[in-house]
Amino acid sequence: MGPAIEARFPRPSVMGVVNVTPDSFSDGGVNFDAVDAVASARRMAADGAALVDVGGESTRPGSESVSAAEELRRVLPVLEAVAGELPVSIDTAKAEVARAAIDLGAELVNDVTALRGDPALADVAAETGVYLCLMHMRGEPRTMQTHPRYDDVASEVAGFLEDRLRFAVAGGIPEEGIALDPGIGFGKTLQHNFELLRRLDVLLSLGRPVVVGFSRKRSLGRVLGDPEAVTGSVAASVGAAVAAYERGATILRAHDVREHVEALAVAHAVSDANAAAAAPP
Ligand code: HH2
Repeated sequence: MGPAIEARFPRPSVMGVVNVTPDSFSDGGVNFDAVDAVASARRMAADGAALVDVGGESTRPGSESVSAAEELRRVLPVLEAVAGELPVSIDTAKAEVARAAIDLGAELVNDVTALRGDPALADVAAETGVYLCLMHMRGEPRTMQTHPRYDDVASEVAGFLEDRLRFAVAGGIPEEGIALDPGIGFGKTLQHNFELLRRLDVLLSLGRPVVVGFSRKRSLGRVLGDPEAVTGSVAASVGAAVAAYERGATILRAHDVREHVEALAVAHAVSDANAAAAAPP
């Protein structure tokens, strides 16, 4: 591992989403072709993404999982094309996929199962020293949106992530390389998603940098009054990212990188006098 994760990816850093899938909820296949995915990844980096998050399995509500062979078939051509050129994270729960990506230079493993999906993934992370994002999910994508219920969503999500953090550290993964993510939309109602941001301090109290991925999620369309919305707009996504940043989030996972980078640069200049001072008068 290099520097601590927050030194490598300072607040705010944008993680651009490159879904090499036919069925993602938000970009529904635009990057399923490797050539398109590579072009998107390059554009995101040019637009200021600190990382491009390459994934070969959709986790949208209702989706089915895919095999490691199929996931590799999707992501490898993209990872090979950008290896050594762009900073990459791999969105996978599978050790085999993570290892192949790390061999091609991926710096971070983004595991939406928080090391529950594949017992071999913790060893890969410990051996390679890759950065790791542990995300909260209630249930599994196929069923997670059926009546999610919590007594206190912020403390239950934080409690879960604290356990997964302890598990990872006990497995030999350095704590300085780990970030935590409340998992917006993963087994949560609109009210849960907004409460998690409102009370992000509960998660921050675990002392790890926080990743938030609200980009284009359906709660953003529904809070604007459309009860059937399956995605949220760019403007709504940017609003959520700025709100998350102001409450302490470090990495913002987003599809529309340029808009997020610009909005977050302004929010950063407001909150940090040094950032404003670095700009031309
Ligand atoms: N959300 C999605 C996928 N991976 N990873 C993290 N750390 N945090 C998130 O909120 C998150 C994630 C779902 O969004 P998307 O990638 O756009 O869709 P799909 O899962 O359908 O590919």
